[in-house]
Amino acid sequence: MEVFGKLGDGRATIATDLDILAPVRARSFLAPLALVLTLALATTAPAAVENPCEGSQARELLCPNLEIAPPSELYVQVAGPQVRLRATSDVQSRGLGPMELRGRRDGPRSMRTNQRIYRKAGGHITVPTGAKLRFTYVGTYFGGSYWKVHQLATFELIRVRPDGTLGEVVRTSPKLNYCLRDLTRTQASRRSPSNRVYPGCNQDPSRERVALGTSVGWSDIYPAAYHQQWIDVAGLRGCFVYRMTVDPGEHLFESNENDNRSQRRVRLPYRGPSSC
Ligand SMILES: [Ca+2]
Ligand SMILES: [Ca+2]
Repeated sequence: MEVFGKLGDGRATIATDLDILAPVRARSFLAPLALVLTLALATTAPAAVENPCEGSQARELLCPNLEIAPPSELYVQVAGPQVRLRATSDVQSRGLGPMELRGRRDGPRSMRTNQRIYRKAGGHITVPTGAKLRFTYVGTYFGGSYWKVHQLATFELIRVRPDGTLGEVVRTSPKLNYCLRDLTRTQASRRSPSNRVYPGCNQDPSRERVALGTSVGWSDIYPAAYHQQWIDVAGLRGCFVYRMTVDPGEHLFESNENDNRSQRRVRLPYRGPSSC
């Protein structure tokens, strides 16, 4: 299938639990993109665009759908005055087609994006999105800087009232910029390519264009130890919900915009899994 065409080569490039010791080097998408970027990217700022995956056109499209697994592998790290409750996140691609973004430079460390949505009958449509790519530094341990989707996910801590209902959001994570990539195939199906189509994110700050995405059935996973993968819970006591949301700004077009959250309850101070 066309959607399985490879956009780069090599392994995933962002260190995680699974490939934390893998060598990190700049990816060159230039050659494959010379073939696939025959489509001109929009040159105007994205206006409000109707979601093609929710309109009458949707039945003709292989629309993507992102979900996020419940927070896992939680642990506490004391960092100065902060008590960081860290958690692993798992952004899952679960639609009929991949989530694929094409970035084009619009600033020193910024790109605007178009989303490519494949058609069932072949070919694709291109839709401008409000999502931005940022050239994001994640520390030397995790390989330096990458072109990532700005604020692809947020983590929030929400108080659970004595009656069990949810109260206000009391803490949030730093802004979480993530790649979209194929790290782990977490749900095999006939629509899910068996090999990586989007193996890693570009590390070249001079690039004018990049492509990134996550294939159907694959996940982009960030371990609890990863850059900014935490909420500061210092001073908090009681029962809370640790919630993760993918695409909180609702910039990416999906077949289901209502399944982008997951959560679990935690008791603070955190001393491991407990019911509350
Ligand atoms: Ca979704
Ligand atoms: Ca969305």
